[in-house]
Amino acid sequence: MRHSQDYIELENQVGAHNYHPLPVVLSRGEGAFLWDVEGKRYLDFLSAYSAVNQGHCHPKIIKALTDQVGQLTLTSRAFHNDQLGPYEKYITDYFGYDRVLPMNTGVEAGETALKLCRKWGYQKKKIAENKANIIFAQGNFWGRSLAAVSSSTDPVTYREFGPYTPGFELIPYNDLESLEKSCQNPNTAGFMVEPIQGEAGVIVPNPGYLKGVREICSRYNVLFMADEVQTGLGRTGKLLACDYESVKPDLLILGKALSGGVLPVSAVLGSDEILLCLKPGEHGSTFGGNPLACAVAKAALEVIKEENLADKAEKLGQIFREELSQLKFSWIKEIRGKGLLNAVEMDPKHKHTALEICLALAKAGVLAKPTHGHIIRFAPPLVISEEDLRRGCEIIMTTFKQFN
Ligand code: IF1
Repeated sequence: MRHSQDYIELENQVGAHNYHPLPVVLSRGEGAFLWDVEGKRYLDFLSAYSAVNQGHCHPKIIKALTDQVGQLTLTSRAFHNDQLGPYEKYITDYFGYDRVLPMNTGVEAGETALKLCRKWGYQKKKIAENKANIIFAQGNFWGRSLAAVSSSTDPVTYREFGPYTPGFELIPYNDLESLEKSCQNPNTAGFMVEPIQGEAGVIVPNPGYLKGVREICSRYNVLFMADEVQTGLGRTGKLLACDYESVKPDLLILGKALSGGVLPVSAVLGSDEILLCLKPGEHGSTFGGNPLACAVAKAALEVIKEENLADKAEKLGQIFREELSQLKFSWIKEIRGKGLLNAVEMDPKHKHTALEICLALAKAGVLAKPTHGHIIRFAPPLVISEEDLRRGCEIIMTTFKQFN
């Protein structure tokens, strides 16, 4: 097999068709760059949906992986290992929480947060068993499990996966009045929300929304669960998107770049009061907290601080939005985002689709993917140089002009 088409056809023949990728077959990544099997180089403006904030194959993270992989990769939690405790100490100090529950994928961390929330609701808030209510925002996306799709408002995400998990309530995003009303229900145990909605199209809430969420959840003794799987770890120009309003969620959900994209690592951080509601044997996973993941995640977190990636994202994000604001076309409705999590929203009635533009961008050497047909998310690794970012902006603007 030599050409991209060979790989695409093979996947088509023997793989599930649960994705429709751009026709690009990648074989190498380094920093903000990717190369396809024909040797063509691309600027990565997706970052595996914010999982490679530290750049592809970051040397420090790869070294942590290679140092550990020949030593011990997995013991299961039936036994202790010499990486888990030090990692747990590091990450809880890093974010200022009492405890952490280590998992693997983002959706597993989301499920873990919901299970902790229900346990806490019954044990601490004294909600009647099986009556706990958990609130989500319309437009949310936190993964593909049955519970995650049960809370979705996107038919493509939930259709034909019923029956759905009970005890979930949906309210409009960025709407504190609705939140307060739902929190007045004494059975409400928690509110899970993205500080900026990623998949919905980089929806940034009004200033004060997160502060309002914090205040209302505290007032009604409802857990504020922040899904920072996509917005966390420097992506939006702060370590956490919640830091923009200096709010501290009761449960912090992390994933994706927690490993720098090297392997699946996720985590839920919280207080003793919440995390100790789970007793031994009541939750876990084979790979959760494995020594390899702990070594990699510690290095991934160190890189974010050592390379000031949040500040870089803040500075480069300003440049990105300034550059793209030169696109004065009637069919470009909005350019929005924070840090290096940005999106261009097009008029859905424009004669060209976001996918056509993304295909042309790929040809021009920039990789990005549309979300919801008429929105293109742009999220390069936070390690991208200013020069490469500006080069990417030039390519993006030249390409958009072809679809005017
Ligand atoms: C796919 C979307 C993004 C997430 C937030 C939890 C998770 C995700 C805010 C779950 C995962 C991924 C999933 C991936 C594509 C991507 C995605 F397009 F699906 F919606 F980023 F926006 N919370 N998002 O964004 O983490 O279990 O995947 O590790 O499923 O297609 P995961």
